[in-house]
Amino acid sequence: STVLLIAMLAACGNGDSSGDGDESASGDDGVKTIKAGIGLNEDHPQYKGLLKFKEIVEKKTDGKIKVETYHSGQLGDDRSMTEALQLGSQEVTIPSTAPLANFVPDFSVFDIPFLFPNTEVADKVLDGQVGQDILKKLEDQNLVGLAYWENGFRDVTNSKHPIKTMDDFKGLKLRTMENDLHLDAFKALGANPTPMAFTELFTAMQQGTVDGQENPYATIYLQKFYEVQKYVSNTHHIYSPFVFLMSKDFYDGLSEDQQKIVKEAAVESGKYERKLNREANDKYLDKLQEEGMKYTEISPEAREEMKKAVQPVIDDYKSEIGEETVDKVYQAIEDAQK
Ligand code: KDG
Repeated sequence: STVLLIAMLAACGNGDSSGDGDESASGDDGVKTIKAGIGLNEDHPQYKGLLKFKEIVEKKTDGKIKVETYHSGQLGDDRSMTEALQLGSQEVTIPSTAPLANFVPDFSVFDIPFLFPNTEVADKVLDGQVGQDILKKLEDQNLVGLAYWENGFRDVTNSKHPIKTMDDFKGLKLRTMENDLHLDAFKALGANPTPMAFTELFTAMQQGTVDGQENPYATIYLQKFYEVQKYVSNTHHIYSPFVFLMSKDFYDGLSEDQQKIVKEAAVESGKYERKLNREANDKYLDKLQEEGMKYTEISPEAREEMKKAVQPVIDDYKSEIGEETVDKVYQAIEDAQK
């Protein structure tokens, strides 16, 4: 029967060798195991940050908490891993805030194009009151947000032609993250966007299902997107944070001491990840050009034009995100620049 077939397929697993969810339960010896998965590959600063988290946690708990790390979407994509945390079959994932908005709409405030002027302001807002208040909202979703990490400013690439002004977006098939604001913002710019999980992106570009995508230089380089993309522009249209997420059931089952250790480790390894990521984003635009990509600079005027075009979308989404959250974030951005 179909039901039996589905059950058999499920039992075969998704191709990773780590077995089923039972392993993450507390063992007889009292050792707890964190299964942590991310979408990016082992070369990305996000994975290096995760290894740092593992090192700190295993050391500070004297091995009472073990961390198993999985990269490249081995455990799933941002959305499915977040759902696995809710169900308690996985303990940690570090998604972009954009797909997390499907769980807590307030996260979409960070999907407002051209919101943050630079990373210093982003750090202050995210690590400050309003950023932390948004993390707290995850608890209603059976999730705990332990820290913000960095994905970075996102830039557009494609295989068709250089993007210099808004007109160049016309008709381009662009993959976006699974987030409605992103989708509508790119529609407003004239593109033809399709939401898609990161794990499907490379193949989609290779096969021409999409012409382009947008991600920080570090990702474009380290995921070898230059093999299937020809043009890159410094649109810097969104600053994309990551959230270090933990399953709430798992977190609640830790001792107070252990909770403190995992929280501090997420923050500390996040600082390390931000540093590596900034170094990466600084150096990889040159590397992309060495690999044959053509770079086009977006002029301040062209960026202004894009800003104007997406403004109605921002206005439309304000109530969906939450007026209070949007106002508080704008205020915090202003305060951070005083
Ligand atoms: O590990 C993080 C990735 O899964 C994803 O968030 C990367 O920015 C990303 C994207 O474009 O989906």
